Amino acid sequence: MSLQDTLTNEERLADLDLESLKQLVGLVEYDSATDPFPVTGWDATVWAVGNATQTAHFFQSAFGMELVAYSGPETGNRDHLSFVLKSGGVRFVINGGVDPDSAVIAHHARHGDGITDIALEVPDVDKCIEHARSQGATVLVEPHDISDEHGTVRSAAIATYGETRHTLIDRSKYDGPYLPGYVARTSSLVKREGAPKRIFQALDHIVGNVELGNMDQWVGFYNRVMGFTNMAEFIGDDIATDYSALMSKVVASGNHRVKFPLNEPAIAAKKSQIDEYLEFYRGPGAQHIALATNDILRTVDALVAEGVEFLATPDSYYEDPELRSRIGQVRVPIDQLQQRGILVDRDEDGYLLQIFTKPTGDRPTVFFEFIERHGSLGFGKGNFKALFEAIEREQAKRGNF
Ligand code: TYF
Ligand code: FE
Repeated sequence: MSLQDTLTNEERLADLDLESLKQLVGLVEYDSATDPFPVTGWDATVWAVGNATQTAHFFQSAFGMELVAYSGPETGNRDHLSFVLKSGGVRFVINGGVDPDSAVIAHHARHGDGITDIALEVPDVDKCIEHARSQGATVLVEPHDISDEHGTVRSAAIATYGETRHTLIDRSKYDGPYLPGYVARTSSLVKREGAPKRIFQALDHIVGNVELGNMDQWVGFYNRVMGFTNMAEFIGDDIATDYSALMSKVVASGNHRVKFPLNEPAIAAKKSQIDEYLEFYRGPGAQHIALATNDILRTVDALVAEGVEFLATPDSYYEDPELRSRIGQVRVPIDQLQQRGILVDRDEDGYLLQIFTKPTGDRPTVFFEFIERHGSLGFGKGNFKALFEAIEREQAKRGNF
């Protein structure tokens, strides 16, 4: 069996198939036989936040995610609360400190609400760790088993940029709600009248912000340590100095299930949005999570109804004849996109629709993207100018010029 044909446990449970994933996140064919670090897909995005109880409520009430598991003092974890939420094949784990000496509280004090772990499902934890170690990776947790009545999970962890880690996990012999130590838990929030329901189905990419001059080093890390390959889309010097104030390159796992754009600040007339992130996050970290939806209009309407705020796109974007002719026909009339501020980009493979939230925590750091792909494997290169101008308008409100 090639990895191309393998679904993650979460995707299988969510009734996703490879055809729908191909459309949602742009899978490509590849030969897993020569992959030194095979990755099945995303396992979980793990957060450290100031108030997990309320953040978990937000991801349920506003993002329509479903509570599936919990651990905390009642289940024997006196250190922190942990809520496990799902939407389609996407899993978030929201941690908040209970013990004042908890590492979760220390992480939150320094970084604000942020992502501590981008966990990946792998078929062979030991093989990955052996390869990672041979390439000089920092192994934070050695491969080990944890078991309960639902079976056994094997996992390990390596360090990536800043204080972020990648846990590597094989859950093929486990059928519990998340991990040993967690109990199944549901909530009535998703069942209420008019609640948003599964408004995104898959995780498309997670962007990392790294320090000036370090982008290529981190691209090399993902190439060597994790066998990721470079994707064509990047923001180079030319775009950087004109308007973006950042440089960006994208690495992806073999079948493109897992995609990591990596940004570094560029010197420009205005303060780089990446510098603002690095200052307020106190170092490198995950910047945005792109969630794939098969109906971005419904997604945006549901989020707006729950009070989620998006970056504004000016009418001039939609009225630009150059853009109009470049994007051609998309599945809805342009005014439907304009009403919601949804951006469009087209390349040789197809088109994509995308929109960006304002930062969702208290600091100008982490935010979300929602993306609906129609063949395009890109990241919205044609929208960079409009997007970065919108981000700069928000930066200016915060006093950064
Ligand atoms: O992931 C991407 O590359 C796009 C564009 O600070 C982007 O979503 C790049 C950098 C950034 C915000 C969006
Ligand atoms: Fe993105």
